[in-house]
Amino acid sequence: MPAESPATGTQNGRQPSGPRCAALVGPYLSGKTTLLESLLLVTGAVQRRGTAKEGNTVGDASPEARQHKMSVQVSAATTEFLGDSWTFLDCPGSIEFGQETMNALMVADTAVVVIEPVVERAMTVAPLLHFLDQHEIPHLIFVNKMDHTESRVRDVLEALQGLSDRPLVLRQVPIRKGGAIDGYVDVVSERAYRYKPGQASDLVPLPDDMQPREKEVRQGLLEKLADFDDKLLEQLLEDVAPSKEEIYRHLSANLATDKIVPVLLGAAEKDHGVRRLLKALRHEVPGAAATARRLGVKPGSTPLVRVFKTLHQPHAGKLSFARVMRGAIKDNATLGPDRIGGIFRMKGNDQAKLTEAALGEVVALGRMEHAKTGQALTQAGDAGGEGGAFAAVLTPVYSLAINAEKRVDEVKLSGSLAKLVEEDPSLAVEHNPDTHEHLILGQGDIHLQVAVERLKSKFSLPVVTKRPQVPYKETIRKGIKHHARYKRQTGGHGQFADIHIEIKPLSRGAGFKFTETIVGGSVPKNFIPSVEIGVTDYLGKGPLGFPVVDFCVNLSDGQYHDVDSSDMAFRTCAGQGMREAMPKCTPVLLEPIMHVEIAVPNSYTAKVQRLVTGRRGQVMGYDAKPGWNGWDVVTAQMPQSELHDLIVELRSLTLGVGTFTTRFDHLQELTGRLADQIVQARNAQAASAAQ
Ligand SMILES: Nc1nc2c(ncn2[C@@H]2O[C@H](COP(=O)(O)OP(=O)(O)OP(=O)(O)O)[C@@H](O)[C@H]2O)c(=O)[nH]1
Ligand SMILES: [Mg+2]
Repeated sequence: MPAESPATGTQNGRQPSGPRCAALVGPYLSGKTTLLESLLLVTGAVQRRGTAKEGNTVGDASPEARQHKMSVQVSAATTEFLGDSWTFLDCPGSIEFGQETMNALMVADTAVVVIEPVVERAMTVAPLLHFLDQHEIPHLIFVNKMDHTESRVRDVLEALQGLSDRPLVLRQVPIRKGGAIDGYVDVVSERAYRYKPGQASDLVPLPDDMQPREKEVRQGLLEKLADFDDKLLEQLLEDVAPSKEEIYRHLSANLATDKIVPVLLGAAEKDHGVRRLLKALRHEVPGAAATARRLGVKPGSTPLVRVFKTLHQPHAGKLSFARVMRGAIKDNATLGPDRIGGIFRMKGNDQAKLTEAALGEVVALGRMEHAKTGQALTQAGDAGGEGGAFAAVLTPVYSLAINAEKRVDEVKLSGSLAKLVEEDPSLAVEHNPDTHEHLILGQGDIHLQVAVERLKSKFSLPVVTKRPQVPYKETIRKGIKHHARYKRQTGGHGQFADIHIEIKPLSRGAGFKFTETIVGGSVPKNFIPSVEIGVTDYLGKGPLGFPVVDFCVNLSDGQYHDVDSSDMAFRTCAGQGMREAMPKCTPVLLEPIMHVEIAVPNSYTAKVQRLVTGRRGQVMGYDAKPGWNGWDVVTAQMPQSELHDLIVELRSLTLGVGTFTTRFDHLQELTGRLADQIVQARNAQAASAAQ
């Protein structure tokens, strides 16, 4: 057996056979699903090409993808190329479905970053390149839509290089004929090819006028490779031309260790450059064993799988998409509490049943009821650290209040939402104790829209959503002393309680305090807790209609009656006293102010500051984002009411790449017209609820 290089898993420079996996990633609508279609067509896995327009692609087979004309979840398709098994994971490009993409990347041997050749949109790939660099995931770039571009490849590359920690290594030079691109020169083999519709490209003589550019690009490639190899550097300095095989060996080793990013060109819609891409993948992408090592999966032979996606199917039950990262699995074997109920090789919606899956295979496992997205599983159950690294869960940036359309469905709703969260951990559900609303939280408007559609299509559960309420509170500005008496004489013995209370504002954040300074038993000890209950009963809804905070009530004096006084009488009296006294204490609305950190490329920092001030926020400062070259974090305080659709505006301002995190900071007094409107709206709402 040939020796295996510990660093790359290559065997004497050639990548090992065995099932491999490439994730197709890249900005929204760059052509990933179209590329998958082409890869499947070229490798013979499908006989006919589906198109985005007709809505019949393998990648976008779900009803939600068809409805939105975009990928909304990762889909897997396995095919064979020259005897090697390849699973391609077609990932959504929309940032709102970024969790799916990150999860898929964490099991892939490589990422193919599909981009459009448009300099102005280069920035849209920045978060993805950063993720790949951070996780040291080998990746190459496929510049798609080369059939339809005016841009020069070198300009696109220059813009991209500014966003990548790794050197980009251009592998092809386009041959232009008239306005269109007719073929390419491969700078390693120094051969020229002309694209041929539906077939492999024709080998053609290298056009004379292409030679200088070809030499320049080839020299650039060699110099970048020489940065990682002293021998190659020496050769270059001595003007010795390295052999083709040597160059491929360097390319392969440097891709596997994520030192360089090869760049290939093509047009997925026309299958241009797709065979070349497949060959590069075949020769240069490391195998599953190397990927498992890179991720830190503990070595051994006992089976370990990583679940990277969960799918609840309306009739067929739960499917857990997983990659075998160690050993091999058999149908019916146990993984933790579950027995594998079917192993399926996927091609979009098509499933082929297998009896086992070897190291490196990407399969869907049936009926793994306890398996969660992101979990690494062994026979003993959750593998924990043994399973190596996985992607973090994104924090929510957008939320909606959600209710079942029919009241009887409320219980079913929480069960179904739990299943959606199981499918997609970047979705969350929460109950807000202040507003009593059920919230669904996620990565943006379309992310939540798709979740709502899935509730209907998968669980036959129509729901209504609305903008969540802001948990306003209120407090008082002035203290007061108040005397309340409660006296009823109805038939038998009556009810009597009499109290003197002192109400005072407290500082912001102090909450509520109840004290007593009763002397001489004017209110007997056993009734004092009832007074406290009567007062706290009131806290939920103050004079303006909101929960009241930051004040104190002291019970200072009172009277009682031997027969007519009771717990109930004192509780009622306290409530009545509060209702009479509080409106006289100059109530004022409090709005929640959040601490917000907005991360953007620094060319947008000034715009973001204007965005903050335009939404009644206060910029506290800004600083370079640690570990993110060329990005800033703007720190601000903003009213929560201004954050609901902040992500929408932030994304439209920043080509979709801006993000933010937020946490509660403090409550702040709100007066004037805005406060009046909020109070009026609350009263109107209370009145309609009472009807
Ligand atoms: N001109 C041209 N158009 C292309 C090419 N590849 C894809 N397209 C078009 O680009 C659009 C988006 O294609 P998709 O394959 O759905 O893009 P995607 O990257 O999968 O999109 P998301 O998954 O939603 O991010 C479609 O209208 C395609 O027809 C290409 O090579 N040339
Ligand atoms: Mg797609």
